[in-house]
Amino acid sequence: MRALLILPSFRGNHFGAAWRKNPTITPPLGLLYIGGALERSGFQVRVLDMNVQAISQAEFKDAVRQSDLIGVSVLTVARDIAEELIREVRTIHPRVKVMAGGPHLNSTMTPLPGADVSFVGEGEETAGEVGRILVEGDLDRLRQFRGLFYFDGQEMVRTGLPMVLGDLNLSPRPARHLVDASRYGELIGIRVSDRVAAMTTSRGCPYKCSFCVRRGVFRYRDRTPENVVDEIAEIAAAGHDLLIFNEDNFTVVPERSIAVMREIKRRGIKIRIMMQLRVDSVSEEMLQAFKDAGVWSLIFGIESGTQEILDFYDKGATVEQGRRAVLMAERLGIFSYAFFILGAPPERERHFDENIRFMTSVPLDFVGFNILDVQAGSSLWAKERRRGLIRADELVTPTGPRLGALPYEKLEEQMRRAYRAFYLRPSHYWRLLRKCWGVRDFTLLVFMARFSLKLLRHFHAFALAEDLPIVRSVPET
Ligand code: B12
Ligand code: SF4
Repeated sequence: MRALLILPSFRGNHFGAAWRKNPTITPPLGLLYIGGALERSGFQVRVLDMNVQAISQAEFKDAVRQSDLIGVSVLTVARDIAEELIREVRTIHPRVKVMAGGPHLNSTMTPLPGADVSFVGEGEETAGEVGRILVEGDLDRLRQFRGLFYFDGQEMVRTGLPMVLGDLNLSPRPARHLVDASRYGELIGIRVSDRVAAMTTSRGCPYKCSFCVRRGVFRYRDRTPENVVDEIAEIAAAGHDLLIFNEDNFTVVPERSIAVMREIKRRGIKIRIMMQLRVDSVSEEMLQAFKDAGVWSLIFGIESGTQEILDFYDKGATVEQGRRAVLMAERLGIFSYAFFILGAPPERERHFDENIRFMTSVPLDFVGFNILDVQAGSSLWAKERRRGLIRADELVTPTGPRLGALPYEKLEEQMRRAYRAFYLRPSHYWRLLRKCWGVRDFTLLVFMARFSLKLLRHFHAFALAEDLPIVRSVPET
């Protein structure tokens, strides 16, 4: 049996000359877990990440024709693209079975039109068997699995609650061999690693940020430090030079995150580590342990430089905590990157001014801005829906006057203004240079040089959206 697992590009299904790479930092970890599950159930698996792999229409048709099962991982922004892809797959190979899963299904708990089976939840334990049964055609046996939607010939069957893993320590490893790690490792379009690996040490998040679709979807669970570091040791031994924690929130239990870092140090594992963090979770002790273990860069979800907007988002953190976290990272020579979201409905000129004042008053190394998209599954979406401002089928609603926010063009203007204000400061580059020199981290020096050139090239038009991380409303953790 053969399976083809696809991560559609959120820019659309383009093949051959029309294809465009989407610089991506990590391999698609979810699909690698599913790939592992399918391999254990007897499938030969191929992964096609349409963000990084160019493929011609003919090659795509061949790959589909050779498959018994197609698995598609779906993000809400790419839902229509995934549906279109499935329609195309059906015309190429009408008998092929299609299974869909991924963040969109998990945050909306709805089936994907066109798929034979829609899988809600975490797939590493059961998706392999679900795939095998689907291909074998004995659909009645699917009733034993949680989190499925499928059509049994007469009606849509829903098998109950999402599939949530119990003890994460028992989870199998993702099938990392299914992708070429060298295709990844690009941050803001600039290569920072030739062999990057991603992993999760925990799942779920107890916080309730209103723009986030992960809140409350899965309860928080974590792996023990020993179990986590066993996987990190394997990753380092396989020659990866950068490790990224792709999880909701690494520091929910601070003692555990510190213990993970101390264990890395105790075992003498050498690997650069990057992760996203909540600013309210850090302490001197924690960041010192991070630094000692090789943490290279922290991505803080600061979101806004004003308390009023942070409170609007139910962020549960303060502007001062953001300042403190950045200063701590600076003292320890850890590179810090911050995300800001623009376009909260109550946000006006003075809030943007405050953002700029904040970001230029702290030693942040890089910043990225996103314009808010209100996504189905977030409490903000539910609130605006209750107020009648969003229709049920508007799964990704751009912020704007309808929701009480400024027009999109104004927000884009503010975003460009903020980029200029942050990056066009000679003092910023001077500080960054000294920091790079201080920590003897020449990767960052090269990164910075390329980044500055990119900025210079783009600044004449201030058209940064192509290369800078306009990651609309993706939270920090
Ligand atoms: C790392 C990351 C990125 C990285 C890398 C993405 C990649 N290549 O994987 C980057 C920075 C590039 C990125 C970009 C974007 N991201 Co992102 N990202 C994440 C993050 C932090 C981790 C993803 C991950 O590896 N998770 C761990 C794995 C194990 O979980 P998983 O992918 O959900 O997979 C499990 C299940 O979903 C299921 N499953 C998954 N696929 C399939 C397929 C089948 C067939 C089956 C049966 C099951 C199944 O089983 C898996 C194992 O348990 C998540 C948040 C999170 N905690 O997941 C956000 C998240 C996935 N991103 C999000 C968004 C919105 C985006 C962007 C659209 C932002 C933007 N506007 O540009 C882009 C889209 C990029 C694209 N190429 O399409 C949202 C998605 C929301 C949604 N409902 O769609 C999330 C959930 C963040 C959030 N809190 O809102 N992202
Ligand atoms: S943004 Fe991060 S901290 Fe907030 S709810 Fe989402 S995952 Fe949790």
